Amino acid sequence: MVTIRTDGGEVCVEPRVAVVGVGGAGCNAAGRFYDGLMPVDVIAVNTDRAALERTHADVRIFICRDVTKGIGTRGDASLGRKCARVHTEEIRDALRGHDVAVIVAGMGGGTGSGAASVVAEIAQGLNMVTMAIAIRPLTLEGRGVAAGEGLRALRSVCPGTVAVENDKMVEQFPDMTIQQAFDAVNDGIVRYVMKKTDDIAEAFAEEIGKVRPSEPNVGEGAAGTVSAKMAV
Ligand SMILES: Nc1nc2c(ncn2[C@@H]2O[C@H](COP(=O)(O)OP(=O)(O)OP(=O)(O)O)[C@@H](O)[C@H]2O)c(=O)[nH]1
Ligand SMILES: [Mg+2]
Repeated sequence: MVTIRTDGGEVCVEPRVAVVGVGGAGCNAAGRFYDGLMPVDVIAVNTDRAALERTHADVRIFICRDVTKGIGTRGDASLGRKCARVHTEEIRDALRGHDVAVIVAGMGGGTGSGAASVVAEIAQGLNMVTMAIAIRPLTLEGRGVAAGEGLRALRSVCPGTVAVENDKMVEQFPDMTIQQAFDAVNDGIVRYVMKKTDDIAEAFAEEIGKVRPSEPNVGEGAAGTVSAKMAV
């Protein structure tokens, strides 16, 4: 939280942040925010029912029981996209009331690659400051082409999407198991997001400081008022 002084007194600025995990990797990474140091709401979106049930989240959105039979898309990004579109209203309802959306998804599978850009579109439609983090698969998984397509789709909606390389962790710490490397990448994402959301809170505070205190929108919901003016 950032506290700023205006002519009329103090204004506390605490943007409401939703971390949205999309697909298996995205939900694993987003789950790390649950009960963590950051006051965020965790929203988990997946086509895989069992994985979704294991995810630590405030809201779980199971997309497309009828289409995927609840077992994921098996790498089909067009299916992932379709499932997210069918559940647009549920996703929008979960996002509503937040100022910032942080979308996290693994690339190369079908759910994250296909559905993350749909979630980003919905968040932008609500005028939220929208940031996205795309986890690139390990080279040895042979999913590079699908991952590249997923990343392009996400960047076409959210140009500032940050790509995180699972390969980097494995190269740096060759003794780690793949699971340990994934967990370490997920923890790195939490640290990165903490830093970025602090920056966003400061930017909100600065924007609000420029608004005269007598203006009706300063105070509760003030972060939402300025979010539409900001880009990440
Ligand atoms: N950093 C990190 N990477 C992961 C994790 N789990 C999976 N991955 C990576 O993410 C890539 C995409 O996989 P998933 O997220 O499981 O795929 P999905 O989006 O669920 O898609 P489908 O299961 O095909 O519907 C994988 O190829 C892995 O490289 C995780 O917990 N952390
Ligand atoms: Mg999956």
